Amino acid sequence: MIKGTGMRLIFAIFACATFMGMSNVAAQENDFEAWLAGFRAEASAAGIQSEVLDEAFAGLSINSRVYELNDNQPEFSRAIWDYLDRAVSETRVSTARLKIAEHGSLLAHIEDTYGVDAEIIVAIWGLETSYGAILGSYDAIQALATLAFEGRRTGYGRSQLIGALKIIQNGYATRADLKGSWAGAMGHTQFIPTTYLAYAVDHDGDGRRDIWKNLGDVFASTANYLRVSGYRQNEAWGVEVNLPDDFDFALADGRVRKPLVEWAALGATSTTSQSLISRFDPNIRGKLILPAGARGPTFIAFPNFDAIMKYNRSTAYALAVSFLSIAATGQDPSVDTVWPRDDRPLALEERKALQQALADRGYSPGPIDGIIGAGTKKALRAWQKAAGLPADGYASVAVLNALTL
Ligand SMILES: [Ca+2]
Repeated sequence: MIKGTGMRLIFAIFACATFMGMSNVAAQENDFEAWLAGFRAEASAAGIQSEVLDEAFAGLSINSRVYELNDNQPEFSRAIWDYLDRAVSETRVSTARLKIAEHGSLLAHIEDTYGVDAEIIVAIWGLETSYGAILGSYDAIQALATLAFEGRRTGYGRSQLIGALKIIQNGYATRADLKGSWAGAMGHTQFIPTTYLAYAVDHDGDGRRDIWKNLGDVFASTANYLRVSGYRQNEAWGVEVNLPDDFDFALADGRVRKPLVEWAALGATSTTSQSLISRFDPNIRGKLILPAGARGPTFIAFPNFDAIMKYNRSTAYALAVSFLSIAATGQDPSVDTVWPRDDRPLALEERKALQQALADRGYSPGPIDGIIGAGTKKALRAWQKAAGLPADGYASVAVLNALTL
């Protein structure tokens, strides 16, 4: 879990790593030693004892692999349907069911304690580390010190490194226990240090919050974090809907939240024979999401979806967790509107070309960096609206072609 940092790599297929020359590495090591001495003062001011620093930083060097992973820009985006196919594979679903059966009484106890459904905990576990099969073997202190020293995530690295040192100092885990991803996310459900400090719990009462080896601590910590993120037991994540052709897609910007009954009044209808407001509380609030644009499935996402997004700020991830949790209970999570599988994602140069075309036409997509963020989507919606097209802000091949005519 890399909350709010956008470090997750799910859409990215990485090409062309950057490598440093040997002489640069030597110079960098000297600089790192000097930086580390300065950082010790910062850590001391934050209350970290010198014995803890001595132990944590003994023989510490940077890990250049972390820079390669941190610096890479995605060349190609993966389509959301490809991501979901892999994330909610048959194997992952069948394993979820096995794990729920295997840990049934433990999960039931945690469900009662935290008011968080067992299948959501297991789905996050499955997505984060394939149920503990891939915990990550990076030394978290080294990985975080590497990020803190240099690059585009130094602020994140510094705060998380202080957090990791506090974990050691408080005796929650040992220096050797702190293993995880290259970005310092640790344990079965990938907590970053500050999240660990704030929300991890000691379920079995042995004095340690062991998210690496103790499944009671893992499940309770995950449930606790979801609870404080606003998760509500026995409530749906959201619902797939149909929208009329003349719908104002500007309402699907991911921020507008309305009661279900209002979305229904604007023309949203159920994809099943049962009406929307008879299936759910008419007053439940939700936001519209169109992950593949107006041609693809449309959803109204309820508060539980937002709670999952706090875990990992990715719509695709939150959909995968939601679908996997449904499948884990034996239900069918498949969508009624087919994904537009013929609509390939744009490559980096095409995404830049789309941004440039918007800029050339007087819209303001923000920096021409190939990242289709809120600014680009807003500019795209404005152009689509002016062109009489569905203003879904979705960067497709068809849109690029129309823009660059
Ligand atoms: Ca424990």
